Amino acid sequence: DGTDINSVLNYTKSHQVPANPEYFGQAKGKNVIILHLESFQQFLIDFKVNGQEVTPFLNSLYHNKNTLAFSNFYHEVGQGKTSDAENMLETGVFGLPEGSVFTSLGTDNTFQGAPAILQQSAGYSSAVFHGNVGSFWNRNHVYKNLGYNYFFDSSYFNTSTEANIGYGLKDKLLFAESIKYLEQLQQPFYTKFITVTNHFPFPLADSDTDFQRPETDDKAVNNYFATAHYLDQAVKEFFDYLNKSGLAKNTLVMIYGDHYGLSDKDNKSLATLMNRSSDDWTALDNMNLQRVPFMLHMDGLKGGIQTQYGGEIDVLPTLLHLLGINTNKYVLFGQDLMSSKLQQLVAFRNNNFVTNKYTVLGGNGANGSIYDNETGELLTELSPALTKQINQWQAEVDHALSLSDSLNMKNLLRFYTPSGFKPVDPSQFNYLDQVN
Ligand code: GP9
Ligand code: MN
Repeated sequence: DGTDINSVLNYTKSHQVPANPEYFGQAKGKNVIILHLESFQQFLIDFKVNGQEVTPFLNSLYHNKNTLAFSNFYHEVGQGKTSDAENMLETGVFGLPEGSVFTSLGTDNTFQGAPAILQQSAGYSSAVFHGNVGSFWNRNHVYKNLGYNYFFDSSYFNTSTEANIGYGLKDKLLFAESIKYLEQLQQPFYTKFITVTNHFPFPLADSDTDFQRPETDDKAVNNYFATAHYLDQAVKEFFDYLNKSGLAKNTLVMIYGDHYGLSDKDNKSLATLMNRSSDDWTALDNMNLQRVPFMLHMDGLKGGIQTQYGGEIDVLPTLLHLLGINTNKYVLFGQDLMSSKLQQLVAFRNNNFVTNKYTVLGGNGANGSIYDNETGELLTELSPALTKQINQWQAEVDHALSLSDSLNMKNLLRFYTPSGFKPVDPSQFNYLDQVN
């Protein structure tokens, strides 16, 4: 019912933080290219295996003076994996506690997402490029509700067996074959390239890589580095095109890892490559591996490594402010990562959370496991003040997640239309109608 939308609005309006005046509008009117790096974890940045840099190009981008590179940024996906990441980044709303909001609610729910916001407030055209079938994660329906003008799925690309592996078209081919469509888009455009090659269990033909894989006892760990290296080369090739074509001059590139690639059971073997013994491997080590890259690169942007703590839910307010768009009328659960008022309280779908000082596991406030982020120590004795503070943070995390869940499950955006925003009419888009 409509009353719940008021409790959502009370929360999101009180939780939003002011933009950073130094960055607000810095990318106004620029094209936006989003590179969705499948299963790419932050630990890969500046990592070496057998003396080889795993991702030399992304490393150079991470340290580039025109890149805002976030070193304490976390994925916040649940079972919806890629689709949860997409939902958070496109709408500023979490995914579901179970399943995927895209598949279970994405066909009929009302969304107020980035493509529609940018089209209506700044005249952006929009497109997604993804080498898998358009019905995967129900994207062909969801993207119409988000207001995407175009969705170039596998039917627009080379579908031969040599060109495809795992979940679809190899990443180098996705970028190369998308250019003819990208160049037709009216500018400014908002576009997203969703890669797939670096996906569990990370298969890659030897002819597609010369990377010397490590030889741990875990095949997935060994293969992960080869597909991550391949993805890095694909991104480099695309950047070479952006620079050669001149597009780089008027484009903001946003890069993020959607979620972990290696799961906790793989981490023991990974520990050996980090010169760690697996015996002293803790739950904090597993949580630290939930960091994924988040980078914003643009010619002329004042870059630098950003150590503030944040997550995928914070991306949309951060992006909209960079594009010079005010966010207070939109229903966003996250905060602008460049704001001086950023709370640095990162909520995970299992109600764990991280702040800039503590990692709190168990979803049970001070009764859970509390780690000191700096020392890595598991805290046993908590002062009354810290106990109170941790329980307050837990209550806010639980509250935010439950409001987001009721927004999704009760489709509450039917009852709230931001002033000046026109609800999206999905019937105006005709891509992939025939896909069920
Ligand atoms: C599917 C691809 C991978 O099209 O995006 O999805 P995931 O398995 O990572 O959710
Ligand atoms: Mn994924």
